Amino acid sequence: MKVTDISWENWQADVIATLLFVQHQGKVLLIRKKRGLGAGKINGPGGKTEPGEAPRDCAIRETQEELQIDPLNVVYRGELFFHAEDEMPKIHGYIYVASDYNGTPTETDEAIPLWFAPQDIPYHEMWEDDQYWLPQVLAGKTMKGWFTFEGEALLDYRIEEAAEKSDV
Ligand code: 6U4
Repeated sequence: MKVTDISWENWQADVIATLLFVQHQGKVLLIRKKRGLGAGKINGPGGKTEPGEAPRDCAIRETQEELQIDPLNVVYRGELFFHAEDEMPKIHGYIYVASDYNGTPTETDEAIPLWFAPQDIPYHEMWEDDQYWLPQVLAGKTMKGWFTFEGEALLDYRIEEAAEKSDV
């Protein structure tokens, strides 16, 4: 299935989820995810929103839960729309970056913290889509991306730069 085969105006996500990338002293804080969707992969901390929870609050809460730090200066950096044909959930993802944090990134039941310089990010150990939008996000851009998946394999994608927003 191609991205253009989907009528995105009528598309409904099963799950709203978040990702948060702390950028500090030239490095980005990622996790090795220990459980849930994408277990074993490297990603940003994040997870599903709870009922009534704003995506920004979810991103902060999940970062606290997964790494035991409080992200500071949290800024919206875009949205991702993941369409899956099969048993995988359709996900509407919100991206945030943070330029500082309180506490010490600590391994939890959910995640192992890992710092990377931008040029060392192991895209081959991440979701296949990340290489297409994360470099731009880490360079300070706000991005939107539309993706079709079969299982965990990316079939097609479209990426564009998007407007900054302070209310999301
Ligand atoms: P909770 O809410 O604790 O259950 P978690 O189990 O982490 O959260 P889960 O397993 O449903 O949530 O996975 C959602 C997480 O996976 C979000 O952080 C977004 C991320 N995710 C899912 N598909 C992704 C994809 N294709 N690319 C990507 N992140 C993805 O970069």
